[in-house]
Amino acid sequence: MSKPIYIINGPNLNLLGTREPEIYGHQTLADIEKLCAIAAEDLGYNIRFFQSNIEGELVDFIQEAGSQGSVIIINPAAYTHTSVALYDAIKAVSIPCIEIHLSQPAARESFRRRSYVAEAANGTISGFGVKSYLLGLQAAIHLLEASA
Ligand code: CA2
Repeated sequence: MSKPIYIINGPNLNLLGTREPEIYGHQTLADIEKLCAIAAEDLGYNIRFFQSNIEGELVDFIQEAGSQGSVIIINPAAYTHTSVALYDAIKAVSIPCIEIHLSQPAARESFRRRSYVAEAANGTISGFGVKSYLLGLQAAIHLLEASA
């Protein structure tokens, strides 16, 4: 089987399903992981799924993906809007990267309008709730198959 698709989640996403359901929905991150694993398997791929509240650990996951993964799907959460370290890490790997968000940051507070990650990613999917993850998976597989 090909190298796994890395799905990387940033700070506070471990709280999904417990708070602010009006913004982020009712499903937990474990629910999302299961949905992604099933969808990937149906399409003949496997995933590795990570979450951390620590910026440096997210950098480590991106670096690991660069050597052991085929493509990165990342919801960088609040680090989207602040992190030059994530921008640099994504730029430093030679595999594609898709940025995803549950909500639509551009329609929220003005500080969410800037994404450092978008400046390093191949594309962004946002605003579709949990479906953003599944659309991200489709986009990732599209990139893999287009470059095969
Ligand atoms: O919409 C998204 O996926 C975000 O990446 C979520 C981030 C936010 O900072 C980005 O602007 C957009 C926040 C994740 C916080 O997750 C929580 C989950 C449940 C309860 C509280 C926070």
